[in-house]
Amino acid sequence: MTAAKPLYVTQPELPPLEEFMPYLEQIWSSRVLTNGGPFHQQLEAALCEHLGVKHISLFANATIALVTALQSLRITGEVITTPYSFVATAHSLLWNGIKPVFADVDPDTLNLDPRRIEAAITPQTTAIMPVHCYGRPCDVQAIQRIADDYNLKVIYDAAHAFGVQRQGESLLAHGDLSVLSFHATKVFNTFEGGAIVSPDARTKQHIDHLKNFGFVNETTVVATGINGKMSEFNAALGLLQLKHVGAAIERRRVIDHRYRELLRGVPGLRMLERAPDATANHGYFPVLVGPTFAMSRDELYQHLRDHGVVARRYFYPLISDFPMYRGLPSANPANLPAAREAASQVLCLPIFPAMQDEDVQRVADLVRAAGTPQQRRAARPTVVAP
Ligand code: T4K
Repeated sequence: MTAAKPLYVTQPELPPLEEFMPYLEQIWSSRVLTNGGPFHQQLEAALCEHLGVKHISLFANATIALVTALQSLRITGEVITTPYSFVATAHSLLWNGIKPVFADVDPDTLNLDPRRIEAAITPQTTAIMPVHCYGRPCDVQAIQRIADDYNLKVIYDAAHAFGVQRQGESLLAHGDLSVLSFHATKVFNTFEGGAIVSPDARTKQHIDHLKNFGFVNETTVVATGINGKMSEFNAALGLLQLKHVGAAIERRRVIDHRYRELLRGVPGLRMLERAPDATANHGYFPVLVGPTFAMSRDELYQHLRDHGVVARRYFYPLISDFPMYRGLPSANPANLPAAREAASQVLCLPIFPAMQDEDVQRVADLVRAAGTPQQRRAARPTVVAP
């Protein structure tokens, strides 16, 4: 029986509207809408405190933050990155005239495999851009060792890694810079938004100039900066969201735990292991639909949709398969077998704080039933060609 209201992969968290009204009243009365106003300053400070980092620069979104992060470190030539991510990761390189070099992922973590990074280094390599995919930490120590050995910069795409702690410290402290996304679909959202975490005040100041067209004062422009600023509206919302994010992550944890219980032992279905030495924010619940599952991944995707559950194939297709990347030598499928296999098997199931226990049960029941061979014929939907 198809539910009347579809269940999407996520649903953004919002605070009670009445809690936001005083912030709006303040914006309306001060007429300070953007350009580093009071809410912007307060949110930077509050996020430093919350995340346990020293310097943060807010942005309009993570894509502009990635572009700016690369610009701030004057990265050129080739950058080694993962094909198993959202397309913005590699797009930020092309926006800077940098050649992406794709390296394969570790099949267990779906993060860049350090051995493959090392093998992809050439005299043109200047940096590594790994992604903490689904918020699971990359092998930050191995990556730093490679960066030190070959004198490379490391810019983490930490779009999924809000609040993740590794060995008791913020994951965002690793690398030269880390970039967060506060998009509507993320664990912590400001409608649209993002941030760069810097290791020192000088770097932050340079990034702050770059996100404001390169202005350092009223009359001096020191670089070809961009408009990457976060507005007061988004910053005010962020301040309020921060009060609720702990409870939201806790609810996600409960849902994650329940899915794991309900889906354990389904033949051919793999759930990603959690990192043993890190906390999780449960932004995504990916499952890998292997060849021994009773349906293909795409059949399961369609089957769920037919029953009102809109799961998503994050990350399929691989970035390296998009037209602007597929001609690169490193985009050759033979170079990326683990990423290719994951992209062909992954399905991210709905997970968001407002998801009800019955919904978790319903999704798990659908997946479980679809994975049982006898059920497969009975459950097979009448697929209408698009
Ligand atoms: N790096 C990584 C690793 C990333 O994952 C991302 C973004 C970035 C960089 C860039 O960050 P930003 O520049 O966006 O800050 C979504 C998001 O648009 C994107 O931010 C995110 N990654 C990516 C993984 O997912 P879509 O095209 O799947 O979004 P959409 O609109 O289909 O939304 C998914 C579901 O969420 C919808 O079915 C319903 C629900 N939804 C979505 C929105 C936007 C809502 O209920 N309300 C909403 O307002 O890309």
